[in-house]
Amino acid sequence: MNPAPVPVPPPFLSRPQPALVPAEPRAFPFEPSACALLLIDMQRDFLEPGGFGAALGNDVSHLRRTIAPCVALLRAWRAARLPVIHTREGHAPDLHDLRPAKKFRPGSGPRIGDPGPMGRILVRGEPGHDLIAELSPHAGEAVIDKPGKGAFYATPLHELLLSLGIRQLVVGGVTTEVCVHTTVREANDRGFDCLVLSDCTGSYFPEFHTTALKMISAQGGIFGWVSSSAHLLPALPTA
Ligand code: TIU
Repeated sequence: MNPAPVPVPPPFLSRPQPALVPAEPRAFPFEPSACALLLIDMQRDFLEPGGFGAALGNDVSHLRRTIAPCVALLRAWRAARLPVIHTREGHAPDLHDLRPAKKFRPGSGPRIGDPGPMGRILVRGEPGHDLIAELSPHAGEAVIDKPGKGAFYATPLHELLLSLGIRQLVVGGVTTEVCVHTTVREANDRGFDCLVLSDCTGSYFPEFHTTALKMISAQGGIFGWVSSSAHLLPALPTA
């Protein structure tokens, strides 16, 4: 038997007039009063030249191009006094929350919990697990620690969104085809509309980034909408 369904966000009682943000596959009906900014895993180990991602041989410049647009968007979002939620991928120091399916990969490369260039890899409290300084959370902004790729698995994110009256998510972060995609797919199943920003998301593999975004907006927007910060910024209310 299936478990009881999770609660879904309630419909608007009186629906405000949405701002239409140019997007694929069609304009996104942006409702600022019901929208949060979700920044996924903008962590030092993924983005910094001396981090774990770089140590694996990845070109972090493909991720670092997201920093400036994320900073500009975050500044405007804060000025509009809308909710901001950051996520961090990582595990407890004793790794009790690291499933074998995630831990074990073929090959002899470093694994989660091993010593890395910025402390133990993807372990909470280690320097590499920190969010990059440019996007440090402000007081009052939620930081969701997640042991999985998706931001809903084993976290209070769904309950937090419901408590804030959120129905829509504007999504930035890394990497597009991994943690961003997993989160957006699940958000869609849970009843949240997602607008994914192409310049605020990135992958070590540019072709994956491009394809992952197409997969979101294909088939009439099967997982959500895709746009850019340049299209969204003019629609943000000024406080
Ligand atoms: N945050 C996130 O996407 N975690 C990853 O491990 N991504 C990779 O692309 N490996």
